[in-house]
Amino acid sequence: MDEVSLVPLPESVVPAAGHFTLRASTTLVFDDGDAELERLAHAFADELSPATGFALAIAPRATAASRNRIVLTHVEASSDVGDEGYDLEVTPDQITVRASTSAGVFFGTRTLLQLLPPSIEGDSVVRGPFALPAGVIHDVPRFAWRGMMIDIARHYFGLPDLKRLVDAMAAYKLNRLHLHLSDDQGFRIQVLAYPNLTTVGGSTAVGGGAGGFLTQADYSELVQYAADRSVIVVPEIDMPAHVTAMLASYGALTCDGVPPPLATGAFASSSLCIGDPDVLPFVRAVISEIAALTPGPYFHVGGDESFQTAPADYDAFVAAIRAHVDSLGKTFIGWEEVANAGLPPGYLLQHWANPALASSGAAAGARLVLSPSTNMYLDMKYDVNSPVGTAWAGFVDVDQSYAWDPATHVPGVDESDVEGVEAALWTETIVTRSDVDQMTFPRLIGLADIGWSRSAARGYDEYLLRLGGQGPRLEASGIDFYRSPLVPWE
Ligand code: TNX
Repeated sequence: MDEVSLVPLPESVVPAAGHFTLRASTTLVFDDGDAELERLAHAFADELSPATGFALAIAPRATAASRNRIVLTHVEASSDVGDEGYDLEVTPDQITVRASTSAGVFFGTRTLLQLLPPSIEGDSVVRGPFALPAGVIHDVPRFAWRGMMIDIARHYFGLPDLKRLVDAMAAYKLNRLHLHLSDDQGFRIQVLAYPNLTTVGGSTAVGGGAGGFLTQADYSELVQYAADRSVIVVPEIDMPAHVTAMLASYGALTCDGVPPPLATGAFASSSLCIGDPDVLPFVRAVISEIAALTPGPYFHVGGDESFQTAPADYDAFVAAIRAHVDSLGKTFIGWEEVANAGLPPGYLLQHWANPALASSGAAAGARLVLSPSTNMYLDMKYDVNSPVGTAWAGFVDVDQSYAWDPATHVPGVDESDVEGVEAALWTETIVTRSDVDQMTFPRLIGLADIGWSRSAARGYDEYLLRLGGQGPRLEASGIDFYRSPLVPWE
């Protein structure tokens, strides 16, 4: 078993002699009566089918043949695998994925895919053999939150692009898709109570293009698609700033009642009129409607860069929204500026630029999601030659995006305060699917390694080799990644 092929790096890998070979006669086996494992077995068979041409049989344990099988099971999982870890055993006769949850079994199957030849990722039949090296893997994630944010407000990216992103995230065991659904230049999710938010607020984008928005059906389809891959969708409606699209849709949210023009430049500045009695009921209704469509436990309310909102108004507004999110049974999350509002403990604070704010929030009982712009902003150019992106936080090539430690990055904050890590793709300059791919990959893969791997063997030099090994896999998956010259691509 070859560690060099695996990202994220598992906690332990013990190679053994021999191989398991996937054949047309291989059976996928699940625990009798376990509908979730049965679903995962079907989904895995579907994933293996395009490249192999096999339609693998699926059977409950009681009726399955005893050889040449892949067993997905909750029986005898190690006691420390937790909510997402797994044990994987490959012998010449049988593969066993053991975990106490279906998320753990799913992540175990991601490792299995990486043990197969890269051509397994393609969508047309290739020649075998489809052999996996024998051995034993024990694997448990380091952080609970391993996320990616995509800004679909500055430029709109719809359901097909977002599903594709979920697939790529899941391949590297990421588990939170944070959707930045609103900003000055666009409001991108249908709200039945306030249709102008999308018919007006969703009608353009940076550069003046046509914009777009997710219908509620699109959003629900994405949430289910993600959940089937152990990814939780985290919706963000950014407020009280970054709201020109909302103000342009409903002039009642402004202090003079006059809707501003839609914003199509890369930069804009705006604020909800906090003193206006229409504003809180409006945003509460918007949050409630989107929360009701969201089975995941989180609601992100933005809170960044409120330059036009008076500090006292900001603090009162954020406190009121926090109370509303709590009342809906969701966990409140905001950008690090919400720490200024002196909120009660028990929420998530997303660090991006100001370590002092992040550490004061943590000291007051927030848990941190770390998205340092100097390392984890996917809109930063790799180097001076990058055709899209910005560089306000510096150039971020593969070294800079990987060489940081969540346990020590924010002074005064240690690992126990950290819920996890998240990469953020802001899209002021990102227009096409290829732009998304180039800026996201390979840097997102480094985040996955940092967020998941507890292995003491993990390090930048050995990571570069493992990352280089992902090249053919990304290619076979149709991801147009940036071939950073720092990486020894296979
Ligand atoms: C800062 S990060 C912003 C975004 C921009 C981004 C560009 C944050 C919470 N606010 O509005 O898109 O920089 O890199």
